[in-house]
Amino acid sequence: MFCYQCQEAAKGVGCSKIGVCGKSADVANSQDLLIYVVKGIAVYGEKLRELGQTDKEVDKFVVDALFTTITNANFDRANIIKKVQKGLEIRDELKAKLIKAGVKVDGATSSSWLSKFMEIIGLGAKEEVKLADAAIFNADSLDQLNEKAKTVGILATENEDIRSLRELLTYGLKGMAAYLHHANNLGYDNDEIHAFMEKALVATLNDELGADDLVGLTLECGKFAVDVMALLDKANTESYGHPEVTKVNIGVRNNPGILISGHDLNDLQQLLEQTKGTGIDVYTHSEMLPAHYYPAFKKYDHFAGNYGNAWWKQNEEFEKFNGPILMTTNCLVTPKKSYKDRVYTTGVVGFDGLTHIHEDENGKKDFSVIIEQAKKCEAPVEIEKGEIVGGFAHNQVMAVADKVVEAVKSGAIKKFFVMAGCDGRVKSRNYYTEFAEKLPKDTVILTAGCAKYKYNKLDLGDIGGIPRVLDAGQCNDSYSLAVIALKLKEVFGLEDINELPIAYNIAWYEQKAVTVLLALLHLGVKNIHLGPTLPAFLSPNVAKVLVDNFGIGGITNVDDDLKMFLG
Ligand code: SF4
Ligand code: SF3
Repeated sequence: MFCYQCQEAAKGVGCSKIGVCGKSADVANSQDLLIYVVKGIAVYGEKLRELGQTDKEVDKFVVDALFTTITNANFDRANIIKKVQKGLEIRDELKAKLIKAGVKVDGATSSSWLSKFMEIIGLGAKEEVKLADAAIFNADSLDQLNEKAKTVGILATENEDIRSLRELLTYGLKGMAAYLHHANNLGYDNDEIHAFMEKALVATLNDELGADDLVGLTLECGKFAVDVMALLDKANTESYGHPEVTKVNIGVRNNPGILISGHDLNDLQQLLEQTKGTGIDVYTHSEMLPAHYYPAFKKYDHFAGNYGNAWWKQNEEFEKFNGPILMTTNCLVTPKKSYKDRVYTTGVVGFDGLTHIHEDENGKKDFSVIIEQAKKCEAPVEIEKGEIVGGFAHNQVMAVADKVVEAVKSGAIKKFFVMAGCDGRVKSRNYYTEFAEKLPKDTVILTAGCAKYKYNKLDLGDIGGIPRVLDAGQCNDSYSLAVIALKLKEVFGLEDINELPIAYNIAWYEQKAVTVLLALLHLGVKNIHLGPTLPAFLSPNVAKVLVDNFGIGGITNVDDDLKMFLG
């Protein structure tokens, strides 16, 4: 195995024996194979799309597969291999469709059709060009699949810059897939995003594309990253209303509870409906916290509050929760024996030995097994008391825009700090708590994602009634922060978003943060600082492109960085 897709990549280089996240070599290899098969699907899917033939099931599979390989989502090798096998079937069906559509697909060695095919897919007529192996390889047995899996990973691309760019692009797509998956679950879709995903996947197979082409595609990925976050924002707000300022209880009640984690609001809605009148309370965990800000969920009396902190503390907190836990997306940590029988997965999440709740053909999920278990459990142990405030998504902030603009004009607010992104287990992330604590009192933190848990329980006060930590929501709600920035640019009549008094000190962990970063770059944001370390997957040359063109930087220590940001 070799994996370097997240911030916790071993030694800042990559995990090669077992993942720091707990991913085994077998799981890592099968995920590599799944990505490879999806690339093969994209080769045909892209061509069929050009012929006007799209297939919702294929789109769904591609999105599901990409999301499955995101950090801390799926550790279930058998489940991943099943997806690989299904993917191969889909790939070969698409090939057959292409033949039916009149394209001569009569084998990988037919240079005449290959020339034509390569010409059609925009790569120019070529003699002796081989169709990518991902589109044609076959493996008849499980052993053959396993052997194949070992050969198609990240290191299969030898040139470190091309490898770096291919992976950067692929991680951008994984994050996009996650957000698209949630939007799709609410009935929202955008064909252009699927088309870009296929185009980009195919590009990662093309040895003719150089670094410049891949940089171009990576920046284009930023455009679609904005689109997908806008789509999800629309899906969430049209389905559940606009987030509003809300106080969320972080203590517990006396009833048994179900804890729901991850990002999928549709799963939450179904769980709340099914637990109505059962005497069971529902609590959010980690990235599900912002669900409390949506008006539609406020009508449920048994929606009790938020329990615990960011994902990485779950071993300790799940144990104390006492009731069942439903993981709707990442981040799942290898469960301890003491509570393993209380953890359920759904959607793309998987872990060997945990019960998975499937959806029916209408997207409905039956959570009765979880509810029945909850009834037999004790109420959660209280680990905290009090309230946290959030709900400052774009609509809510715009409602008080006058107040915000006035505070900036009068000098009451000197600077905003976007501190969105992810939290993680490494100690060096305490930097973000210290940074928040040491920020001058005339600054405001704009946050989204689970990064917030490093400072959302500190008492940082307010500025004329505006809290000094404004939580917009989940990581995808970083879109809200971009909307707010663009609106402020308009209000202040500025030419460039970078003229605003906003600094970006972003914490990243998994691939959705990569997507958010590419979105910000697309919107023209410069001088983003990324920590606690720069991605292991950026080769020195690729990192230099980001530094030279966008002013991307790392972090050092709180005092020096504060001077730099405020100077
Ligand atoms: Fe390592 Fe991160 Fe990959 Fe897990 S996801 S194997 S921790 S790089
Ligand atoms: Fe957190 Fe996993 Fe990224 Fe949605 S829950 S932000 S790390």
